[in-house]
Amino acid sequence: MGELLITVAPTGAETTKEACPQLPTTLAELVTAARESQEAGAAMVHVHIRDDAHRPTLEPARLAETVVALRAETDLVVQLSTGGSVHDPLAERLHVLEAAPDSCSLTMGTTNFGDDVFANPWPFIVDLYQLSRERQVVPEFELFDLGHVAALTRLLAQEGLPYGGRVHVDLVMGVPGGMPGTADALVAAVAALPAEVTSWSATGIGRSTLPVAFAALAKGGHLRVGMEDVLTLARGVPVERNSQLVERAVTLGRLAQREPMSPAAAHALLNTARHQGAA
Ligand code: KMH
Ligand code: ZN
Repeated sequence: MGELLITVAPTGAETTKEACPQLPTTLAELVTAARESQEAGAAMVHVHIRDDAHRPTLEPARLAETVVALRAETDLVVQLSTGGSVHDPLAERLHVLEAAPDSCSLTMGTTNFGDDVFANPWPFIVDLYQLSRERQVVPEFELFDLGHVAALTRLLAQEGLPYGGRVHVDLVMGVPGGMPGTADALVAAVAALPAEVTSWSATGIGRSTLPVAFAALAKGGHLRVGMEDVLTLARGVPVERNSQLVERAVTLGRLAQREPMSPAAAHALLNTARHQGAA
């Protein structure tokens, strides 16, 4: 089945610093989390940033500074979230690409998100996709629902392949409002992926993290882990460092006879601009 790509999503936009003081919200904390995660076996980092009050922000200069710092301190594929928080305006989410990350998330449809709505109208998806190609940023397609799989098929048929020519997907499962974090849902989503998909990972939110990880490994997929998605290692056992979740993913991967992929191999898998020598 080959090597295992482990993506770490250290922060997210939903958990507050007050609720979880160990959440990496400052640049220094984020860089430390990324470095520790790389040492533990991660090859890509999915990044949400916070402002000085630890609130989610898409402030362009701060995003650019973050990309520079992560590139200086790690070899990880640096993926900026274009999803941001449910409150971020679409226009600000398009500006994320100006920070010149290796990769960006690109969610393939609107979804209920707990009590909120995570808006991704079709024209926005197409604009973001075209912009990612212009700016030589490799998109990671975030699929929260089976309908998002169909939307990805539509996008590829309408717009062609992304920058780099690889189609990498992440199944985000168990969000209240999206597809459940179950093996059955994962199998259905993977079976429906368009033929152009070259690699896929999965993550399960909260208590679905382990069932989704086991199902993803059983189906030959890659893993995303991190405090964006889960804050406990077991009932009543809080995550103290993102690298603990990466270490657990490495252990699961080794049981499945899959060694963690290096950052260089992840750059090659996704054919990032840095891999091509274009950045
Ligand atoms: N925070 C969610 C509303 C992404 O990063 O692109 C969106 C999200 C997906 O986390
Ligand atoms: Zn995210």
